[in-house]
Amino acid sequence: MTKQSQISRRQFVGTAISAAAVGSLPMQNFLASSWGDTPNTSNPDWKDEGVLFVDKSPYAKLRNVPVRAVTITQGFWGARREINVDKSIPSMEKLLESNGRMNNYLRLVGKSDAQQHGPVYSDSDVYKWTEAVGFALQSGDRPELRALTDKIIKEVVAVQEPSGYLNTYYVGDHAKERMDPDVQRWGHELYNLGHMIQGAIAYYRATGDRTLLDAGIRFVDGYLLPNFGPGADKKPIFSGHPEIELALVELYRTTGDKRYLEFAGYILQGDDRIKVPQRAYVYHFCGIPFTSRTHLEGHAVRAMYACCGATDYYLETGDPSYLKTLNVLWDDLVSAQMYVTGGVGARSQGEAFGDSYELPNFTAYGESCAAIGNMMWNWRMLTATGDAKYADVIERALYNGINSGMSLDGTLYCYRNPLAFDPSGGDQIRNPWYDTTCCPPNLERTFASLPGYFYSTSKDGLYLHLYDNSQLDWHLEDGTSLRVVQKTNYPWDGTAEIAVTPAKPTEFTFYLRIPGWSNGTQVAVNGKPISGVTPGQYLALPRRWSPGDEIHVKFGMTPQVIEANHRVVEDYGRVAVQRGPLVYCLEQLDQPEGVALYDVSMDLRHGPASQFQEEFRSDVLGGIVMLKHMGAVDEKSGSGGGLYYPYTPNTPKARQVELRFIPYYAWANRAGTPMQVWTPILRA
Ligand code: FUB
Ligand code: ZN
Repeated sequence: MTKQSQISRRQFVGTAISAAAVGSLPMQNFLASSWGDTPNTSNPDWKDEGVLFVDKSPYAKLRNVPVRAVTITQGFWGARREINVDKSIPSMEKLLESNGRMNNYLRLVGKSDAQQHGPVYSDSDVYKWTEAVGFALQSGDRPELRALTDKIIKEVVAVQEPSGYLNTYYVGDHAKERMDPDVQRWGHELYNLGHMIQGAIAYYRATGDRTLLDAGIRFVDGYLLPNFGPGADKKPIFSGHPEIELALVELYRTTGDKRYLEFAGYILQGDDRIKVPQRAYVYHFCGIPFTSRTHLEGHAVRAMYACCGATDYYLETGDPSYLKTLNVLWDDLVSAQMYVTGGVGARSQGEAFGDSYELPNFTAYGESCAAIGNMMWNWRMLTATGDAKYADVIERALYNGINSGMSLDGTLYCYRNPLAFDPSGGDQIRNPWYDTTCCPPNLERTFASLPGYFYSTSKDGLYLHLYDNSQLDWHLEDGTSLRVVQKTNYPWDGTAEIAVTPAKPTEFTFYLRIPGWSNGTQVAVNGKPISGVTPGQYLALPRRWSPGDEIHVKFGMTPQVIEANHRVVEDYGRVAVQRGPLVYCLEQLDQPEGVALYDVSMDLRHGPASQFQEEFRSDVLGGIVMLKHMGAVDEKSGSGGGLYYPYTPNTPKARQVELRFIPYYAWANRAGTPMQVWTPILRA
């Protein structure tokens, strides 16, 4: 029996009620006294809290470092992050305004006569944007952005009802539908609240300003906990779009109020008083005990966020049944459900996971939000275990299936991230705005939070997870100040110089991530080669580190040719190309004139690895390493041939042609053109 199931509904009610009872009476006074002004109860350590604040989480092997502790300087992510904060975040705010998302709030206080705009989850877009700003401000103040966000937060909080309820859709005629079981399935009230809490926490960790955070707490304390949850006097709860779970656990970490953790646990357990069809448990990824899950299924973002919430719950409770289930689901992810880009969600219908090995390319869904959810989940698993296999998935998703989601100029976004594309179908793959605009601000908050993913601390040292030009200014868990400077041209080049500078000579272990894709990696400390380098593991470097110590890393960056499990029928007879962490693709417009993508194959008869020429092209797509490969074109089997024709064991008519590969993340940044990640192999 699991720890969670050992907590009976009665016991849970007891705990929740006693805490809520204490909270519910003063709540009225609290609302009355604090309405309109911000209680000054700031935790002095708010600046030191990372993407997750797990310093006190008993089952976290690693601690997060604050976003502000890492400065990403010029380089791959530096450029992306600069565009994110200079262009994407400001332009998204304008779009939120011009698409009526802020008027949704203003109209409720008589400052706008516009109609309600957008789907039921529109508030969440404002909160995700606020979270992006919160993370951006954690990297340094931007007075204009701060002032704008303060104003927006005031506008949001102004519509909070005395009960604590805050939602711009379920008002007026819709107010009677609030938290109705059917609305819990589709209405996204808890999803909106979850994003509000996450946005509020990031903003609080940036500024110490609790305005939005206190509004979130009022919602939970005043409306949610007193009315929903176990017990005959409470209404049942169903997390129609998981998100509230992880937000509640982070709220617990931020405030220390255990009721939030217990409530998250109750939701993850599933409230059997709400009856839904079997398919709903699949689609919503909630309603039955999380620990009864055996594979990933249903709506991909929902499933990923549920896994995040469940991992957060495990980090606090150590419930072994959660860890067991998380491991089973993770194995399913990497063995049968994840694209080579780190994207997830094979089916457009239901934006869902498919069957095992169902990973179509043209029709791949691979929603940006789902890839982000994948990264967030793996970050939590990494935090729990310190196992490098999770960092490998983070890197894969981040550099590929997430990074593809935002255009290079930071103003257009992919909702879907397919692995093959043909614009002749009329699909506009990148857009500035979607009526369901979940992905754009999700990408913005991810890029803004990126410094927080570079390092972790552990009891015995420091973990380096991601490579790029950067500087860490933080401390070991024993309090010793530490600076780590990375100098590199990663991912274009596999070399990194890492200067390790503790305040004083100190004994600790530096855990250096050796990516799973790397081969022939060489590591040296102060010029002395280190043995035992194993791809897919952290290389433990225990020593008495002193100022001036330097780690030199050299990853083999030879392009790799990847095959998929043969049960992935779409990829059978095809290969993908990867160099370092980057998955590559072919875009039609880079290929010689007259060569159609459908007709090309790769010629690997002389061994895969030596088949590429690498060229850094500063003039293409913001600067990329382009890969050239002497492949073949055979019109008979592609666009020039019939639908069916007699089989021949080789392709005699094929003529040589130079194929040019670009990194997948950079696709669809020029004229609309066919694209593919998986390319057929020339038959011998
Ligand atoms: O339902 C809210 C968001 O909209 C989901 O996470 C996305 O998949 C999109 O459907
Ligand atoms: Zn999305």
